[in-house]
Amino acid sequence: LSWDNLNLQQLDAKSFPEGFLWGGALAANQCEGAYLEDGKGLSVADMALFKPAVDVKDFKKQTAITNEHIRWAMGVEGAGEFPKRRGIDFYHHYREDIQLFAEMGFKVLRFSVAWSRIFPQGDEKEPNEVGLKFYDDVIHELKKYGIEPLITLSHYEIPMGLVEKYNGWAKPETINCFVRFCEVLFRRYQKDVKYWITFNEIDSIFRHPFTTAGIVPDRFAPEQLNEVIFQALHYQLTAGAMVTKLCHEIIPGSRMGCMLTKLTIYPYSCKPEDVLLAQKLNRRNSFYTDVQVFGEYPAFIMQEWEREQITVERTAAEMALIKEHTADFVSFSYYMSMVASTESGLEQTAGNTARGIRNPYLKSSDWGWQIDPVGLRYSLIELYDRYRLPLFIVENGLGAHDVLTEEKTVEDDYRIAYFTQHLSEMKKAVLEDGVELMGYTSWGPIDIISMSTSQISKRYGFIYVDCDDVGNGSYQRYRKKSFDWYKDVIASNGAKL
Ligand code: BGP
Repeated sequence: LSWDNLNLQQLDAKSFPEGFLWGGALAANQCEGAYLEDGKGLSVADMALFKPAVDVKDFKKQTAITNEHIRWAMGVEGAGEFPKRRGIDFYHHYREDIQLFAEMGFKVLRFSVAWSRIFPQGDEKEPNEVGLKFYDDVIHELKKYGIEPLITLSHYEIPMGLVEKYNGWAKPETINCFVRFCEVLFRRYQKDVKYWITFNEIDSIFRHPFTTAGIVPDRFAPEQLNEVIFQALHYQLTAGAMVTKLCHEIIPGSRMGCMLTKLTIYPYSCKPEDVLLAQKLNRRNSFYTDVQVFGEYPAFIMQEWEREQITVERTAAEMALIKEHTADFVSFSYYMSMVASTESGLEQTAGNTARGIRNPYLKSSDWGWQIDPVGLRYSLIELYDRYRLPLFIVENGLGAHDVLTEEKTVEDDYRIAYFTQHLSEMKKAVLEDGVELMGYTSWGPIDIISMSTSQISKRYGFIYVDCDDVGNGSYQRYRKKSFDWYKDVIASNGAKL
């Protein structure tokens, strides 16, 4: 068959390869709630919703965490307050929720373990047994339905204790704390869990230094911050290599993935300077994955350090670990594409919000994220050609204003359309473009707290959760229209798209 007359009907009738892992993705800090229950310590994510008593100009943004937050975390009276609940109370609803996932036919569930549930301050010698018990129960529930766990080891949940002691990943002591945390999980779940991911969106360390690495910006001089972040990144990459090694030793046959935010950037025009700018920005976004797959820093990053007089302390031993223990697969989140222009007056890169350059060919979500299904296919090809490793889409979805009807459902045809378009392009990448794809976990199979807005009203799920942005509501779960649609897609292994 020549490509241009490949009968798309044939393609549509085809399904994905046998064993394709269909499912959904969660993050502990965005779904569990119970943020101080059963011995759990405070994590950086908990601070995102904290309201300091003093007026912090933009306390909403995690990167604007102030010493006020730290004072509160240390129990200083009158420093501020927390709202009632953060999350959808998955901590108490997990049996019901996993049953709903099983009803949709999930083969895999991606979730993270909250580090501060297991080591409340981050540096204890012994783990918190009650915290582990919760994850025992979650994994037991998943196995009951034949759903594979895919565990993210770090999904924006570093314990505040390590922030106060070491400024999070800015100090090497945090490496050993993290390795100890991961070793507990590998040993405890060696019979149950074979798919793991190290750091969620490790590239977002520059966008959210506090939430991803526990770095409180206002503790450093602005001109120092870049170097602090690159150093913290190096410690994370070192720790990632160490736990990849450990996981393979403790769990033969296990597979450890790295994870990136795939923010595919297009040139605004065919002007060569625009094309070059987009190439440079895409390259800068994906160098983290280069280190985790090729085991070394690309030359252009070392040249950036030289230009900016940045010194990153790196021992030969650390570099040897990074070289030898690279990722088994490349996982990524995909929500939107962006645009770059050298045109004066236009921003250099489109933000993924309304403030950036708009791509005139694309529609936007209610939150200004440009919806680009073809961009998913483009990204899959690009990543596969660059890394030649199995890929895994571990986040993709549409945050929208959903309305619960009298009949207690949501007519989310817009979400069905979003997923139909994205999954159809994904299918072409697999069946036409030769991409090896392990699976697909939609972001927020159930409504979940949005990281960027701290709202639940930015709803992602196939399942509606009856609660509002300040934690009020029955927390009842209701199936949306998309629930049965996704169930059919999975039952047909993607043939029904
Ligand atoms: C990714 C995070 C997820 C989730 C997702 C959706 O960056 O890895 O945890 O937050 O974005 O974005 P948001 O929650 O801001 O709507």
